[in-house]
Amino acid sequence: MHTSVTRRDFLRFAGGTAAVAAGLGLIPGLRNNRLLPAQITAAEAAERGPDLYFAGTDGWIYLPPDPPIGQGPVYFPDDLAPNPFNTYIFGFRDITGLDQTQIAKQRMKAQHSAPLFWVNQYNGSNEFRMQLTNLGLQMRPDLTDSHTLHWHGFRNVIPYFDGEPTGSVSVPVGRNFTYVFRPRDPGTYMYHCHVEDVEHVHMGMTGPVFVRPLQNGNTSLYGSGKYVYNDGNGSTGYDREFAMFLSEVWAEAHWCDSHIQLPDWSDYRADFSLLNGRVYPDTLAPNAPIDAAASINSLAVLRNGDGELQTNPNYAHLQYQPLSSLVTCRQGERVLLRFVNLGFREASMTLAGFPMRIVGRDATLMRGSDGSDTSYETDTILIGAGESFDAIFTAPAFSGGSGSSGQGYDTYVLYNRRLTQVANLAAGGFGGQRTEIHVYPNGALAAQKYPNDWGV
Ligand SMILES: [Cu+2]
Repeated sequence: MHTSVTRRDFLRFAGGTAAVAAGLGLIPGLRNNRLLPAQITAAEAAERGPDLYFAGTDGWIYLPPDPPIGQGPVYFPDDLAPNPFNTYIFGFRDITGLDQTQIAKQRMKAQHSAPLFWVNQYNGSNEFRMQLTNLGLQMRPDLTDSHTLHWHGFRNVIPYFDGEPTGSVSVPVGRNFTYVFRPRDPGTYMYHCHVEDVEHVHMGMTGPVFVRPLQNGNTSLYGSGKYVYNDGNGSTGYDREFAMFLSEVWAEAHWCDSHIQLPDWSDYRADFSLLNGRVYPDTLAPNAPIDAAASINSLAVLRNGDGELQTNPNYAHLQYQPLSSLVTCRQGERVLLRFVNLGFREASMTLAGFPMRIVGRDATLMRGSDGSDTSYETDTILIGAGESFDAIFTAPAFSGGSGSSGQGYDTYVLYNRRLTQVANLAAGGFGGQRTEIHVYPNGALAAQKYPNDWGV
C-alpha cells in the first residue's frame, strides 16, 4: 500500500491541528490580567450565551457547468472541487446548538449567501448576541485570515462590535468573539465579513439580516400583524416575505483562491449573478429542509448527526445553497420582497406583469421630513452594491393557472433586466438572477412559517 502525502495535505493537517490547539471557546485574551470595559461587555455577553452562533470557513458550491463559460475550462469548473460541486467559496455557517465535535466537522462546509437571520427591534432589554468562530480556510493553510461580522448600515454601532478590522477587532483562526447589538432601526440590512473585504465578500461571506419593528403584533393596522416598519398606519403590512439576496461569482477569482494564486481584482468580470446564492433555474428549487420550530432568529436548516446541512432528494448539489428564490402567494395577498445587493455591479430587478410599491430603502421608511408618504410604484428597481429595498406587491387575481392545465397557479417573472446578469452570455441562457412568482387561488397555501417559506 502506498500513501503519498502532498505538501497541501501536510499544510492542511498542520493548519487543522493548530486550530484545535488554539482552543475553541476562548474569548479574546486578557492583557496584564485586566479587562477593558468593552471586553467586560463581551465577556458578560459570552457568559449569558449567544442568540446565534456562526462559523466562518471555506467550502464548495454548485453552479451550472455546461456549457462552459467564456473563459474556457481552465477556471471553471474547478478541477479541485469534490463531486457534485465546482466552485470554491468562503462563507458562514449557522452552528447554533452544535457541540464542539460537530462544529469541527463543519470546516470546508461553508454556505454561500450566509444564513438569513433576523432580530427584533431593541425594546430596552432585548440585546442581540451573536457569537462568531473562525474554523480556518482548509484549502488555504498558507492563509491565516481572520473573519468578522460587519452589519452593513447598522446605525448605532459601537466600533468594538462593528467588525471593521482596521478600527476594531477580528476573529483569528480557532477563536470566538461575541457581537452585541441593540437594533433600534427596523428594516432590511446585510452583513458580511470585513477582513480583506473585496475578496471575502466576493467569495461568499455575505448574507441578509432584518430588524423587525416594535409595531409587529399590532393587528388593528393590518390583519397579519406583520410590518416592515413602525409606519403607524399599516402601510407596510404584509402577509408573506421573501429575501432576494443578490451576489456575484467571478470564476477566475474563485479558482485562484483554491489554487493558491492571486486574482487581480482590477480584472473583475463576474461570470454568474446569483439570487439567494443560486442561479436560474436552481433559484426555483425548494428551500433545504427547514426546522420551523428552531427558526427563531435564523432560517434553521435541518442538520444530521454530524451537524451537516440536510438536503432534499435530488438536490444534493445545492447542499450549501439552501435558500430558494421562488415566491408563492395567494391572490390579493401583500407580499414583501426584501432586496439586498452585495455584488459589485448595479442590478436592475424587474417584476413583469404588475407593480411593486417601494416602501423602504436602506432600512428607512419612505417618508418625507414632514411625514408625507414618498413610497412609489415601479416595475424595476436599480439596486447598487450595498443597497437594500423593501418592495411590497399585491398579488393579482388568480386567472385559472397559466401554462399547462392543472398547474394550479399563475406564473409571473422576476428577473434582472440586464442581459449580462440574467444569463451569463453562454448558449442556452442558463444562469443569472431570475425567478418566478406563483399566484394561487384563495384557500391554497398554508400561512408562512419563516421567510421564503413556500407554504405548500
Ligand atoms: Cu472573512
